[in-house]
Parts: sequence; C-alpha cells; structure tokens
Amino acid sequence: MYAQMVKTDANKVRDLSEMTEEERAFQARIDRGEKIEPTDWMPEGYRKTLIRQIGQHAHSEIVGQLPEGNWITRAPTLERKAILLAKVQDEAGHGLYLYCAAETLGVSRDELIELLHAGKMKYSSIFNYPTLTWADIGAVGWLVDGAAIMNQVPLQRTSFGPYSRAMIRICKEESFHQRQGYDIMMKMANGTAEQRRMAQDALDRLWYPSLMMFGPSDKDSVHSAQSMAWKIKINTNDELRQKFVDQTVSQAEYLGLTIPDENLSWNDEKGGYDFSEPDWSEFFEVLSGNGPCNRERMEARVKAWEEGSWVRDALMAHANKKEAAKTAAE
Ligand code: FAQ
Repeated sequence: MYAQMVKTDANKVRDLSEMTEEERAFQARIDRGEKIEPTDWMPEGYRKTLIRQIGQHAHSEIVGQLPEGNWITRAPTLERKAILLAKVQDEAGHGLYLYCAAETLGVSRDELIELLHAGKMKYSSIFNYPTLTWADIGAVGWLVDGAAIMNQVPLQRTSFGPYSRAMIRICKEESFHQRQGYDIMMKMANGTAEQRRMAQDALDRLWYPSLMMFGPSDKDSVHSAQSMAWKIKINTNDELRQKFVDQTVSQAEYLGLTIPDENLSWNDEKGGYDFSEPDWSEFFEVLSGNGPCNRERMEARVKAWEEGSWVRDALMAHANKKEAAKTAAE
C-alpha cells in the first residue's frame, strides 16, 4: 500500500477527451487558479503526485539538517554557532510543516518516514554530498538555499492549499538562510589567502550538485508535464536552473570567486547565461544510493528515529492518559 501511494506512473498529460466529468471539472478549477483543499475531490494521480513531491520535500528538509549539523560544534564564533543552530532548527520546522501538509492527503508522517528509511522515497540529491570545511556552510546557505528559494518561490502559487501556505512561510525563512550563507562567503572571500582558497574550493565542489537540485533536464523529467498541468509545479526544471545560474553569476563575481565552468558565457539572444550541464550520470548514481554520503545520511536518520522511540511512546502514553481522564470525567 505504501509503495502504491508514492510510486506514480510515468506521467503523461491526460487529454480532456480522456477525462471523466469529475476530472474535467477538477481541471477547470485548476485552470481558473482555484486552490484545491484537502476535503475537495481530487484525482488519485494528483493526490499521489503531491504525496510524492511534498514527502520528498519534507524528507529533504530533515536530512538536510545533517550536513550543517556537522558544523554546529565547530562554528568559528559563538555568534556563528547561534545562527547556524537557528538555521538548522528552522529546517526541522520546515520538515514538520511539510509532513503536516502531506498528512492532509491521508498519509501519516510515520508512514512517510518508514518509506524513507526503507529506501522507497527520495530526498534531495544535494544532501548526499559532504560539508568538508566551514566555507561549505557558507556555500550551502548561498547556493543550496539559493536554489531551494528559486524552486520554492513559485511553489507558493502551487494549486494545493496546504502546500502553498507551507511554502509562503518557508520561503521567508529560506531568504534569511541564503543571506547568512552569503555573509559567510563574503567573510571568507575577503579573508586570508587560505580562507579565500577554502571559499573557492567550496564553490568548486558544490556548484554542479546545486544545479542538480532542480532535477533532470526537461527531456528526462518524468513528472513535469502532468505536474505543470495540475499546477503542482509552476516551472520546468530547466527554467528554474537557468534562472538560478543567471542570478548566481553576479553574486560570485561580487565575491571575486570563479564559477567552475569554462563554458559559462552571457548569451544576448536568450538574455541569460549559457552554461555546462551537470554530469547527469553522477546525478542518477546519487539517486540510486551511490552518492558520497547516502549510506551515512540514512544511518543517521534511522538511528535518530530509533533512539527517539521512547519519546514518541511517552507522548502517546500521556495523550492516552489525558483522554481517559477526560472520558471518566464526562
Ligand atoms: N534529488 O520528473 P522529475 C532544501 C527525482 S529543500 C533527488 O523532474 P519532479 C532546503 C524525482 O523525485 C530541497 N531526486 O521529478 C534546505 C523523480 O523520481 P521519482 C528539496 C530527484 O518531482 C536547504 C525523478 O527524479 N526541494 O534544499 C531530484 O517533477 C539547505 C524524475 O524527476 C524540493 O523537494 C533531486 N534533486 O521534479 C534544507 C522542492 N530531482 O519520485 C537544508 C519540491 C528529481 O519518480 C539545508 N520538489 N528527482 O522516483 C520539486 O520541485 C520537484 O520534486 C523537483 C523534481 C524539481 C525536485
């Protein structure tokens, strides 16, 4: 049952003529820009696609705490440590809003977590790369949160009400995250020669993995067409990747850092940069569990889940006791 909920068929956009009366009325609501709420009728494919995307997004926020959590005890100053702690806590909060949004579709948080731990649900490929130096924490905020915002700002207009509302809240916090990352990069890039080298090295290692966050190129994207027809996604993967590159080049220039791409050049005709594609074979390897940190990330999550079971049991016991006392008093 779990796997069925998540594994959607390779999506083809359904033609209006193939749709039932109900599906046509649903599509008309989407086309008018109406929000779909959990109690509204929706096609099964719409529900499954949302569970897959929101669930994957929630897992990314939770697993995404790990690369940064790695540096909380080693942050260079008390102030940097407090900021990083707050950021990592924000990511936990984002995960929780998103699990709640998914729950409105009839799947529990526990079920989603089970699927993640069983390797049946994904989380963002980017979190399978290590954070080797303090400059990586700057680059994660600048590039990874930068890419996340580029993807999530349009998702504030996504058609499913609870997802859209979660995105509005999350985007406000992601903007702060991106700025704190860029602030670290500015310090490093304007610091000693060694700090500058670390900043460039972080950019070199995280540039292509950040481009991969937007998903495979449009020709290989399985879900984009149907997701866009349902306004679950607002833009294609390549559109957002292009916008990200266009935005980030001048930020790198301001830092005095070099984007590791010899083919990067401004294209007047398209009004954007030409750039090299990431190595897609690496992307698919990471997706199949063979990235540098896949195993470590999953082990950390499963351990945290198992070690936290007594807290969940205690909360349930407390809730049951309260409920029993309430019933006895009635
Ligand atoms: N990683 O047909 P498409 C963050 C999978 S939040 C792993 O194009 P779709 C905050 C995809 O699931 C980052 N898998 O798929 C933070 C599908 O496989 P499936 C997360 C990927 O869904 C910052 C297959 O490839 N953000 O960073 C990836 O239409 C710092 C075919 O792909 C979101 O989740 C990938 N990068 O488009 C936290 C945003 N790309 O499921 C801590 C919402 C693709 O059939 C620190 N999600 N796949 O087995 C989306 O916008 C979309 O789901 C895309 C993928 C754009 C990610």
